[in-house]
Amino acid sequence: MRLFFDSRQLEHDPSQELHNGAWMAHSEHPGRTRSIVAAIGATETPRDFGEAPLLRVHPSDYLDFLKTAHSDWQAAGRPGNAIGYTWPVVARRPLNLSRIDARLGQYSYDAATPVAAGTWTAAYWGAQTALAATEAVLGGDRTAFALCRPPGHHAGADYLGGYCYLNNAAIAAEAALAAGRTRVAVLDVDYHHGNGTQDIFYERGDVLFVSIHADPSTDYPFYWGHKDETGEGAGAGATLNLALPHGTNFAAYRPALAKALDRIAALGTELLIVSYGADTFVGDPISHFALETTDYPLMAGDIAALGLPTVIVMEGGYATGALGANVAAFLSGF
Ligand code: Q9C
Ligand code: ZN
Repeated sequence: MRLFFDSRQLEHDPSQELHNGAWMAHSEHPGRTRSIVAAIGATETPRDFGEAPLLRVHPSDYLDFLKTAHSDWQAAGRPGNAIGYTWPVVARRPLNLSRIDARLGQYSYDAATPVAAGTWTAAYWGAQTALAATEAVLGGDRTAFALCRPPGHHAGADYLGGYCYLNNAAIAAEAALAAGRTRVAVLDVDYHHGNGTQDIFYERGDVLFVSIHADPSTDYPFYWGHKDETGEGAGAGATLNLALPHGTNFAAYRPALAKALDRIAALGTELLIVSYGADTFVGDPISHFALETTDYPLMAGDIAALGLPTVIVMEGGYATGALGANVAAFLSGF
């Protein structure tokens, strides 16, 4: 399997996040990626596909915001990383204000996702990494792995959040559609619901979104991922949310996975994108499932049994010591 990674992704290094009311060291740090690279071995650097594939998902005003948020923050005399503290209430009239604090509120939904000096560069090369893996699969490879960082599945078309800035899985899905595929599915197996990916495709019938995640009644991101969210308009029935309780082990996870895979097979999927988060691991410091390293090859094997061309995109996973082994275990199942 070809493995893609760009070391410019390490340039994103936010210093802290607001976690349960206190400033903590940021969970989504460059060491995560180093752990994975050490475990999976040699990777290929992606070529540069430019901004056009990003613009299939994200509007240019959002990309402009991401590029300048940190320098605007510094120009306002602020220390450290750019972070919002005021958000527009849902359905309040949209305003385009220039003040950095208002722009952070407009283009984000949480206080866990700072914009640091290297954020744009890292997110840009993360997206290129996803595009390179997609190109390999479109070219006939059965599977390819994109070691993306920062992760992407919480980022919507025009908002950041959940440690995510550009939605790598959605960018990969749009690239597959642009290359002529007509039925694409995203299977999201990160611990957290992939609200950004769901939002992007919610009213679309050409991209199925299926997610297995911690019940949003108890877990981040709270406002998305409930089972009555099934898509709207042309996308009615093309979103499937399978929420599981704290303590879920692989024996309890596997039937949900079977349900997810049945739906993907039933809808005539031509290309599969897996948003893979290793934060379902029992030792994850911010999550509450109980999967073991030895479960990941089985999980991957179930997915591989679909027999679909598959792009694997890295999302979360914060038990840095075990992260590389968990990712290598997952990839081995393909
Ligand atoms: N007090 C991903 O796994 N912060 N993002 C939770 C809990 C947000 C996780 C704070 C977690 C986002 C890609
Ligand atoms: Zn996660």
